[in-house]
Amino acid sequence: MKDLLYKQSLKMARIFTVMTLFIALTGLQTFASSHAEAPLISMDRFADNTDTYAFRSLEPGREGFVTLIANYIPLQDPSGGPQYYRFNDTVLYEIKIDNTGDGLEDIVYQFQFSTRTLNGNTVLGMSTVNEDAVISSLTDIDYNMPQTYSVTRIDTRSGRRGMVLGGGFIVPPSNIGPRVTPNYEQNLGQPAVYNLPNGGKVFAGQRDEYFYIDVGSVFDGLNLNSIGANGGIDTTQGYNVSSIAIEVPIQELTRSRQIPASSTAPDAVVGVWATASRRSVTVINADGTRGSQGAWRQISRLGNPLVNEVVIPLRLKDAFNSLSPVNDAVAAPFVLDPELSRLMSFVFGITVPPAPRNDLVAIFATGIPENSITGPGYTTFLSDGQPHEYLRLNVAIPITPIANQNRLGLLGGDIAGFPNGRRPFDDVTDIGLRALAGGTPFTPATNMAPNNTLGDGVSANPEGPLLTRFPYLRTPNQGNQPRSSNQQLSETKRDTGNLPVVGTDGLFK
Ligand SMILES: [Ca+2]
Ligand SMILES: [Ca+2]
Ligand SMILES: [Ca+2]
Repeated sequence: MKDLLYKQSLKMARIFTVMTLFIALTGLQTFASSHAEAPLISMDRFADNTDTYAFRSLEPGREGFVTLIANYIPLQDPSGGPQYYRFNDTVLYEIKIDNTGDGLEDIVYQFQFSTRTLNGNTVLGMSTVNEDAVISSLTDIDYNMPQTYSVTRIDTRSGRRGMVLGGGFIVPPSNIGPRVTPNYEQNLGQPAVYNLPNGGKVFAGQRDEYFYIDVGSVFDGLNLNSIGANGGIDTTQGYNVSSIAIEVPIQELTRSRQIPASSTAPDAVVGVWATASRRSVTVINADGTRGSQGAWRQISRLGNPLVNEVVIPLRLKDAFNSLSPVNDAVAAPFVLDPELSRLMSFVFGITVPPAPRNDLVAIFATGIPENSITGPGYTTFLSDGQPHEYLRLNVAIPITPIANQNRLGLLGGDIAGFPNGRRPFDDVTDIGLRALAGGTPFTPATNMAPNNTLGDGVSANPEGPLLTRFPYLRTPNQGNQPRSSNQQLSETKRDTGNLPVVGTDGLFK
């Protein structure tokens, strides 16, 4: 099957003209995850997917549920007022599930937003002095531009228009600061968690950017500050992101509409990705107001971290953002022979596995079949034989409690973590670097140091651990303080300009 896949993929590759595989590193905008990774979406931040997460709910008593999180609007400076950040009312935000392996969504959760302005005469924006300038609840009239949203579920039963699960849910204001938004989590964060008729929950609003990575060193020609567990700088420290989180019963996602009998049952794995779409026509009126009309067009997409950033070539990144997983065969050649692993070979002087990289295809595009390496009972396989890039969550694999999670997921022996879905805690940067370098048991010939010890030196979210309750992502950083990452930058090496070198002992010098 894999050889067939490879041949088909090569055939598809010829449909696109042969491209220059060696892109200057500076042409890539952001490494893991997906913060402004493609040229067009980097100029449309409010529709930009940054990370997608899918995991069995970690809150005690919620074992029968799955939590899906789609993050948008990257690198929000918490002090970016007076408009601050909210979802874009003209964007359709969606979380999609394929439970049959054909790359087509079977279930869709749609989120559509609407913003009101209470007082248009203020010079401020999201908040103003309508009463006492303190937003002490979601319905406080000092929340001057309250945003609400509806949630619609579409499946084969509800038809194309779907079923509205709820509406009028309030998005909390951004975390402006201790005077305007005091006791943020208690007053505004937790009250914005709403119950759904299916027994699940939903939340949409600003959160701490939990995704941690030393992006600066990666794009400085892989000039990593550290390849150990520590010593890197979390570039996203102190920044926020806008999260849509929904918790749904397991049986609402599976092909059988039941809880799978075991982790190897045919209905145990579901595929998850998130998208953003805009209507095809935008009209700018003479008075500066804007309208949009026409069909929805997908302009952003995110399943697995890493893929559009470091696997898809620059000239196809925008197209990839518009692609459905059903058509992913066109992208498979770049997974089978990724540029970045060759670059790592060049920069680090390491041997990487030769193409075709069927190990990477399994992780990202077909799922991992049950095998002797991962042992009985473990599989993320969900595919009709074609590559479809999205997260694959086996909903029958037991939960690892937050306190016992291993950041390296499967590579660290924690089978509940990436690439079985993705939890916020999972260190997908280190996992991805090691996978690309062939430092995993799937490629035994290269599963040695330093290939299997690579990392960016950032091993946790510096703001602290996850919340122990839905929506798990932490309270957003507040605007009236210096960003912590600003304080660190001057204290660390940034100016050597030297690429790391691997010595004969296999260690970096
Ligand atoms: Ca399907
Ligand atoms: Ca953070
Ligand atoms: Ca890391």
